[in-house]
Amino acid sequence: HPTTLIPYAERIKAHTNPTAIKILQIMDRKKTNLAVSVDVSTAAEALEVVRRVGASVCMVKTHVDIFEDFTPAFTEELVRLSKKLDFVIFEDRKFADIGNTVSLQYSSGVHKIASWSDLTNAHSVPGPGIIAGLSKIGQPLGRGLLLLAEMSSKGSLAVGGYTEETFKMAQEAGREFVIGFIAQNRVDKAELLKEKEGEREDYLIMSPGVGLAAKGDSLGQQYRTPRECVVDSGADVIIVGRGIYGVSGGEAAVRDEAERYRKAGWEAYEERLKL
Ligand code: S5P
Repeated sequence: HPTTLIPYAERIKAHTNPTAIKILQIMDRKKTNLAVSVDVSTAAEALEVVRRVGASVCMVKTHVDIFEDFTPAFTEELVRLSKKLDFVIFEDRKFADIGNTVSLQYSSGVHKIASWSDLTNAHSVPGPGIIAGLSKIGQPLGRGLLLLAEMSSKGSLAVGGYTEETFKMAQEAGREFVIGFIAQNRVDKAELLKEKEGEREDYLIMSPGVGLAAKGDSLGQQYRTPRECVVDSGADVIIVGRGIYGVSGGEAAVRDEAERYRKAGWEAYEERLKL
C-alpha cells in the first residue's frame, strides 16, 4: 500500500484537520505509534496509568462511561497531562445513532465529550447523517473522527461490503473531519484512493486487538502483535489496553511495558518503510 511507505512526518502535508496533523507530529517527535487504552474502573486509576505511560504514547484512549467516579475534574486533568506529556485524547465513544442524537450525545450530557476529546469514533451503520451530526459539533473545534470499518472481535459483521461502504462514506464526507478508521487492515485500498489537485488522500488506520503475550480473551477479543498490525496489515497506530495497564508488577512494570510496546511498534514502522 503506497501510504505505508511514506514517513509519518511527510504525511502531515496531506492533512488539513488539526487533530490529524497533531497526531502525525507527535508520532514523529516522540517516535511512537502507540495508543494506550485506559479501560480501568475509576478516573483516579486511569490518571495513574496515564502518568506512567504518557511519555511513551501518541494517544490516550478512554471510555469515560466506565468510570464510577467521573467528574469534569478528570477531563481537566487529562487535558493538562496531554499538554505536559504531549499526546492526543481519544474518547472511544463508538457513536451509532441518527445525526441529531449523536450531536447531542457528543456535545452534552455529563461527559461533554467534544469539549475535551481531540478524537472520537462512530459506527457507519446509521449512514452519513452520523458524520454530519458529529461534524457540526466537532469540526469547528478542530476535532477529528474515525469510522469503525472493521472490528477486532470474533464474528464481527463489519467485513466485506460493509467495510468498503464505510470507506466510501468517509471519502464522500471529505477529510476535514473524518481523518481515518478503526480497522484491522488498510481499508483505504490503493485503487480507491483519489488524487485531488495533486494531493494524495491520506487516512490514519488505527488497530486495536494488539497483544505481545495473549492471543485473545474469553469474550471474543482477538490479538495480533504490533509487527503483524504495522508491517503485515499496514496499521498506522496500534491500540493496546490490558496488555499494558493489566501487567502485574506495579507502577514501574506498567511504564516498562508501555516502552516495550512503543519500541515494538516503532521498529515495525521502521521495517515497513524499507519494504
Ligand atoms: O474493533 C475494536 C475496536 C475498538 S475501539 N476492538 C477493540 O478492542 N476496540 C477497543 O480497544 C476496545 O473497546 C478496548 O477499549 C480496546 C482494546 O482493549 P484490550 O484490553 O483488549 O487491548
